[in-house]
Order: sequence, then C-alpha cells, then structure tokens
Amino acid sequence: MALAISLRFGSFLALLHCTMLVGGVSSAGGRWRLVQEGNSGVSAMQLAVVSETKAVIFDKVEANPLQTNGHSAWAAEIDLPSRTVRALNPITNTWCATGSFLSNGTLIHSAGNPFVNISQGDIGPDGRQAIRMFEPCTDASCDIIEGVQHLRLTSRRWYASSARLDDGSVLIYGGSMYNAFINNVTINNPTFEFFPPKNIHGFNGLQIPTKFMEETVNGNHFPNVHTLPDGRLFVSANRQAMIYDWKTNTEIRLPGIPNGVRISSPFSAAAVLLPLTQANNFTPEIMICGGSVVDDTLEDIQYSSQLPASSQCARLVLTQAGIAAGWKVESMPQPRLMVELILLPDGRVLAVNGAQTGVAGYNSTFNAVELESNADKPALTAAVYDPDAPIGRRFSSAGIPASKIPRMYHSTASLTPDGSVLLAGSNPNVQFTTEGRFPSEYRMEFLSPPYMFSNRPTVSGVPATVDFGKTFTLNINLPPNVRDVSVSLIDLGFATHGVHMDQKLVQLQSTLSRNRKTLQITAPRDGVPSVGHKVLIGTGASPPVDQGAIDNMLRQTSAGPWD
Ligand SMILES: *[C@@H]1O[C@H](CO)[C@@H](O)[C@H](O)[C@H]1NC(C)=O
Ligand SMILES: *[C@@H]1O[C@H](CO)[C@@H](O)[C@H](O)[C@H]1NC(C)=O
Ligand SMILES: *[C@@H]1O[C@H](CO)[C@@H](O)[C@H](O)[C@H]1NC(C)=O
Ligand SMILES: *[C@@H]1O[C@H](CO)[C@@H](O)[C@H](O)[C@H]1NC(C)=O
Ligand SMILES: [Cu+2]
Repeated sequence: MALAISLRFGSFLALLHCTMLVGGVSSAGGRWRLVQEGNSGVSAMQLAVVSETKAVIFDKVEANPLQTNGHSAWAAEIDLPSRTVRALNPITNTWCATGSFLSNGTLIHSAGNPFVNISQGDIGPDGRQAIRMFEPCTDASCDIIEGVQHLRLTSRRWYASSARLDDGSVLIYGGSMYNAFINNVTINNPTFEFFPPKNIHGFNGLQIPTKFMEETVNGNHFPNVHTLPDGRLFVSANRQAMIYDWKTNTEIRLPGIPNGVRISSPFSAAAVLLPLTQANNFTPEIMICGGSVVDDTLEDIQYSSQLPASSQCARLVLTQAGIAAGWKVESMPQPRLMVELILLPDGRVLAVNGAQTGVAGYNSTFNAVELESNADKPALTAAVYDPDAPIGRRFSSAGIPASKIPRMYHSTASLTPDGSVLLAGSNPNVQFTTEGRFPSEYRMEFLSPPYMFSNRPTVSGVPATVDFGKTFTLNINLPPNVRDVSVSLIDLGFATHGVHMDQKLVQLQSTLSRNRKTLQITAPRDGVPSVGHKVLIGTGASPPVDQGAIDNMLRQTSAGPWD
C-alpha cells in the first residue's frame, strides 16, 4: 500500500528538521511502561534527538564519570538502540546553553558560562559567546566544532533561548551577561541576534535590542520562543507574552499570563505549541503549564525549597479572535515547576518531570536554593493531556507508572523516534555528587505509551528531504483493521530547563493511492504511530549567509577574554 504525502505548508518553513511519524488507528491495546536503561555519562541538562538513532546531551563542566582525553566529559552522544554513550568534546563551558537546528540539519548550540576547572578552581575557556556546531552522523565521526575567533555570539549570554526561523536560520534571544540565580537589570542582556548574522534593521550582524526582555526582568531567564506558521514568533517570559515579527522588528504585546503566574526560569513553567492539525485548521495555540506566583525581586537567600509551585495551565489561540478572547485557564493534577511538555505522536501532550515546590536552582555559594520533590514520595507522576477533551477531563495519569527517580533542576525529556519518551538528568548541585537527597542523576528512563505495544504500521522509502509543496510517495504496511491513517511531522526540538526549543507537531494531508480515497485527517486519539523517520523539510539548503554582516560582527565584537 502506498501513502502519498503532500506538504501543504508553503509558508511553514519552520519545520525543517523533523521526525515523521505515520499513525494508523487500530484497536490500540497495551499499557504504559517505564523502564530504566542506560547511563548518560554526563548529566543531561540539555537533550536533543539528532537522528533516528542518536541524541546529544550537554552538561556543565564538572567531574562527570564519563572521561574523554584525560578529563571528565561534559557532553555526550547517546546511541538510542544500544543505550550507550560516546563522549563529545566541546571546548567551552556549555552550562545553561541553548540549541536549535538550521535548515540544513546542523545543530547550532550557543551560549554558556565561564569554564571552571573544578580541580583547580580555574576559569578557562568561557562559553558565554560560544557558538558550537554539530552535524549529526551515524558513526562516531562527528563532534562539536567551535572556535571563538571566527564563530561567536555578539555578546555574553547565559540562560538564553533560541528558535529556528522560516528562512532556516536561528535566532538567539536574551540571557544574562553574568551568571546568577535570577536575572536583574545589571546583568540582563535584553537583545537578540541571528545565526548566521544578518544585516537587518540597521544592525549589520550585531545584536538587536528588545524592549520585551528589558520589561520582563527579573524572572525572565530562558524565555519561551516559538516560531509560528506565519513566520512570526510567540515569546513569553516572566508574566508577559508577545508576538514578535523579526522581519519588521515589531513587538505586539499579548495579554499577560493569568493570575500573576511567572513562567520562566527560575519559576520554570513549560510552554508548548499545541498540535497543528486539519481539525483546528492549523491554527497556532500555545499552552503554558506550571510556574510560580513567588515574587521575583526577593534576595537570593529568601527563595526556599518550600515555596509552592502553580498548577495553572493557560491556553491562548494566537489569532486576532483568540487573543481577544484571552487566555483560557485550567489546572494540572499537581502543582509543578521545571516541568516538561512533550508532544506525543497521537496528538496528546505529556507533562513530566519537575517539582511541586521550590524554584529552579541549586545549593551553591551563590544560590542557596534547595529543591524538593513531593516529600518522601516518588517523583511527580506524569500526566497526559488531551487538548481536545472537555475541560476538566483533559489530564490523566491513569496507568502511567510513577518514577522513583526525581527529575529536578537540570533534568530533561524528549520524545524519541521509536515513540518512547526519554527522561534524563536532574542535578541540583553545583558539582557532581552522589550524596544528598537529589544527587547528580545519570540513570536514563524510557516511558513508553500504550501505542508502543500495539501492532504498529511500518513505513519505508521516506526521502531524506522533502521540499515545501511537494508530494511524494512512500510504502506503508498497515496492521489489520485500520480505519484511517494520518501523517504527522514532529520536530523533536531541543530540551533544557523545561523549555523545549522548536518542538512542533504538524499533521499532513495524506491520500491513500490504491483506492484514491482521501483519508480522514482528524488526529486519532488512540492511534498507533509507526516509528519515526528523519526527514528535512525544505531543500536542506543552508540558511542565507551574509559575509558582510559576519565581517562586521567579527570586527565589532571581541573574541574574549570577556570580564
Ligand atoms: C584542570 O586542571 C588540572 C591541573 O592543572 C589539569 O590537569 C586538568 O587537565 C584541567 N582540566 C581541564 C578540563 O582542563
Ligand atoms: C544583579 O546580579 C549580580 C550578580 O548576582 C549582582 O552582583 C548585582 O548586584 C545584581 N544587581 C541588582 C540591581 O540586583
Ligand atoms: C542547601 O541550602 C540550605 C539553605 O542554605 C542549607 O541549609 C543546606 O545545608 C544546603 N544543603 C547542601 C547539601 O548544601
Ligand atoms: C549549514 O549551514 C551553516 C551556515 O551556513 C554552515 O556553517 C554549515 O556547515 C551547514 N551545514 C551543512 C551540513 O551543510
Ligand atoms: Cu541551568
């Protein structure tokens, strides 16, 4: 049987690095399953699936068990099928960096912190202006490429976010110039920049100021930045939200987050662009869950592990009418911060990881903040959210096994190509430790939804790249009793600090060729997806490169050392 897939999103260039899952409805059986398998070698502060078989993780410089070139590694590649790791070799400190994929599939990993040689207390290669490139490979030949002389950010960033734009380049947004538990006006970097650098709005490769990041201090670390179908960006930080049009440099304010809930680090809610489907006419709708109503102007020592988190989830449809109607508020089963929202191939959203009290930070000399899970109970139970169910009946934890591993500050989660969700990390410690209530956590867990144990469709002949507006044919093998088939593109994104850069699910129009019958496209709730196949949407070409803007940026910025 052949399935033709027509990509209708001429303007939807944001989906350039995707994993495709093909779903067919059958009598989905089975249960959720949680298994602990493998060891991440370095603490999984940042996590991104980069191919059908590999994921990368980035940690901070610390005494991790995984060794490389005679020292502890702070980045690694996971081979998903074998659950093994290979050390990667960044030069600079990747502590609280961000990542997004370019249109050609190269990961742009940027920002960070001064390098601390733990054994010596030395400050070395500083990651704050680092841009690190990683081109995924299937063997062991790829590694991090960086070199601040020729490849760097315009300014120091720590706790910045990033997003892939509709021209295939990446925007790097916000952050602080120095590390601190919470941002403030002195250390704030209320600017953004492009990679590759652009000569745009008169800035010729240099950073561009943003009022939004000025107005949202203090609690605006790791803002949520989502590329929308029309190419503009949804941005939220602290208690505010806006639409940013990067082509005209216009900020349009949206209604603030309801009930005074703060949603960015250290109050760390999670935001997700809900699935774009035929049924919702591909209308973008954002959902933000968790956070905290705690004051963001307290002294560091006034923050504690006992401060309550919020259970609020708020949804806003990003159309004129939706914005006029305002945020729609509902509740998660438990209060939560440092939560991850993961798009599942069946169109539901998994809320996982995090804590019920505290703030995102750790016990250290500059930040006396301790995190708590639910007293001595196991970690917070995951909950799955059906965006189309009646309000009040959208979240369910029924049948989802509770993990015994708390996933606190510096933990991550990602959907993987086989359809399971990888849970990793948690390290609310300034340095690697096996001591205390929340030690540095290296155990990986894989949470498998029931569809994993059904008779699944299989797909072959998925092309490596598919350009916009193009139709292609692939071979599909459907289990018996399939009523309908839908095809989705999922960008698995880049997870860190509860923020999931570039995560997106778009349902595609599909037609079964044998009988020419157009299939019903409504995302089946009990659907059984195939495993995912990687496909670059677009030509796979590199983003535009403006040598003049690059030269100007290199001329006018310093290669360090920065203070
Ligand atoms: C840290 O310092 C020690 C002693 O000077 C040195 O042997 C080690 O290589 C340094 N580690 C790194 C990662 O540079
Ligand atoms: C901002 O944070 C830095 C680093 O913690 C601190 O030195 C500075 O005094 C703070 N500034 C304000 C205005 O709070
Ligand atoms: C964490 O910080 C609290 C408050 O400063 C302190 O009482 C506690 O001893 C610290 N714990 C560790 C493991 O450093
Ligand atoms: C992707 O584009 C960037 C920016 O031009 C370039 O540096 C990188 O080498 C490209 N990657 C591939 C795989 O072509
Ligand atoms: Cu961090």
